[in-house]
Amino acid sequence: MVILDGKKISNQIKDEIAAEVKEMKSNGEKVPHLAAVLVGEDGASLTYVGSKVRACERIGFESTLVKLPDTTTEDELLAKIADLNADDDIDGFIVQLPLPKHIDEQKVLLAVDPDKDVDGFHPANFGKMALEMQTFIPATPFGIMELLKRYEVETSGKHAVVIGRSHIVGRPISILLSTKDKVGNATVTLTHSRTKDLEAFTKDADIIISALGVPNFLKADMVKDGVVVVDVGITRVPDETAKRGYRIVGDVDFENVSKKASYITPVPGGVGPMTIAMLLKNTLLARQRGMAKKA
Ligand code: BQF
Repeated sequence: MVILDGKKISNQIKDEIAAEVKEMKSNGEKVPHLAAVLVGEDGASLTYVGSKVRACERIGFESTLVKLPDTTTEDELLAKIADLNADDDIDGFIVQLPLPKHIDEQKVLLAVDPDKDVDGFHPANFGKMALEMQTFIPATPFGIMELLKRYEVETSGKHAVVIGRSHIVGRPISILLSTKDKVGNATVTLTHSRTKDLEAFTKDADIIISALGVPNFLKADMVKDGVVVVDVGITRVPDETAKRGYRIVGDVDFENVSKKASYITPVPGGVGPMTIAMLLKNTLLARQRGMAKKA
């Protein structure tokens, strides 16, 4: 059994990006600049944007955190997005999800300039991804693909079973695994809450991507020997003994499933850190593509 070490690979990717930033600097070029918009004070969201800003600092990107109160109106947020779209200094930006309930997420995602949409959530970018055109691939599925690539996990002709059809993970990873790419060419089953007899699918799967958000959902008796397991679950459960008062738990019963798996991601330290690294990768790409447009 091989651990798909997202912590380690994400650090490699960050080092590679840092080297490119150094190169850009020595050529007198502007370094990539990522902005993040956070509306409200949701604890997990604060942690996530904090990680993103710190990662920017570590690799030499410029970063801007735009913190707005949870009383921000939809129009005020849309105005902020228009500012960021127009700001030539900003190469890419994200609006941290989830948004407060009084704000229409679809309207917000549509307002982001697709050329600065480093989360890849704009419908134009999602469509390009499905059509295998140049775009920004959403960071979590991009991170999963990169992890499989760097460990040389064979996907061609394999049966990949995705659990969960979210717009951010399940739906895009199901598309990417089926593309005619090096990491791709899988036969994909996208399962969800209305799937009948999920176990019949997971037992047949060569690769399982679980993006459900139910702790310890995937048990050893639901998988076959040699399965590749990617755990995208990150549920916070209270834990008195932990520094922050909680720990994060994946969808997979790691202790038992790992005994049957050929490759498996841990939680934490699997897909999560890859998400951050690929957001940075997309920001670098935004900078490089922006340069190409001006040249
Ligand atoms: C780790 C996210 C749900 C909804 C909105 C490292 C992250 C998580 C875990 C992280 C996530 C999840 C992010 C670990 C960003 C991934 O070591 O296991 C990093 O920061 N993530 C987000 O920005 O928005 C979310 C999940």
